Amino acid sequence: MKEDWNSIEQFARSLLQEAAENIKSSLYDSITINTKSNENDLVTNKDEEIEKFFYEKIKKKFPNHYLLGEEGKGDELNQVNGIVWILDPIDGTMNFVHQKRNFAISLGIYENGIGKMGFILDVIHNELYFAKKGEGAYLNDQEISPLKNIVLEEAIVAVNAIWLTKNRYLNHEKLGKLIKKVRGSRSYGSAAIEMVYVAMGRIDAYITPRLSPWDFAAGKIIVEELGGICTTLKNEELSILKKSSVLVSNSSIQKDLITDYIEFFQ
Ligand code: 2AM
Ligand code: CA
Repeated sequence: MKEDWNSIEQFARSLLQEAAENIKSSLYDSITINTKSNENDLVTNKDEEIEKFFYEKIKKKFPNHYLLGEEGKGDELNQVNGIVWILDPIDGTMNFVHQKRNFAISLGIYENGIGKMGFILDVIHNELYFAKKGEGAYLNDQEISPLKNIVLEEAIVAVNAIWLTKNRYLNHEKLGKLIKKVRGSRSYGSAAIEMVYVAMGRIDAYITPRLSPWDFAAGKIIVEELGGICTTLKNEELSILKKSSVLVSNSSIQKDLITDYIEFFQ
């Protein structure tokens, strides 16, 4: 069956807007906060509510589509066939809870494992980043220009400061050398936002040792559409069925980062 990607896109846009309005209107209501894999890995009742909202709407409109979501309200998937919506209802939950900004809804739509459309909605700034594979990328209504080549000395790199302390994932000394070499470093606390910032050329790389498919599914499509590269920290392809390390980068510095500055132990 030929898919109507236009109608899928319009439907996704309407769900994103409705979800964003819901989140914004309840930003200062009391929220229930729980922890997941560790005490800093947060989830709220909002994350769960938004994911459930997407699941119910998608299943009604497109009964043969699947939803893979962070909060487990969607389908359990062990294969990539068909159309799979990959959703992080709130990416940057710690920012949502503590800062009330710098969090996003991240939605990637894949067909047979190939990314077709990526949406990242920065809820508080009303900025929707969108890419359709092979047809360009947009920030709201404005087309985004492809990335230009840069040099490492003028790059800004996003990395969480925790990875610059001794840890079991990354060689922190090599990473420290990178931080000295580049122009600046940042950490925004939302993988989706960090990925679109690379896509926009606001930063030039994002290094992170453990993400899940819903954290990178949408961002990968947007970054690649603009000429950036998105792989594991060992330069392998990302799978939408597996957790992995992630390197998002302007393509002109990706090789140098992998060979000289990133040593991933896992
Ligand atoms: P989340 O807010 O949806 O959980 C924080 O640096 C970034 O890493 C966020 O995008 C966060 O997504 C993501 N992340 C993925 N796995 C995480 C974990 N186990 N603990 C904290 N953040 C995690
Ligand atoms: Ca989340």
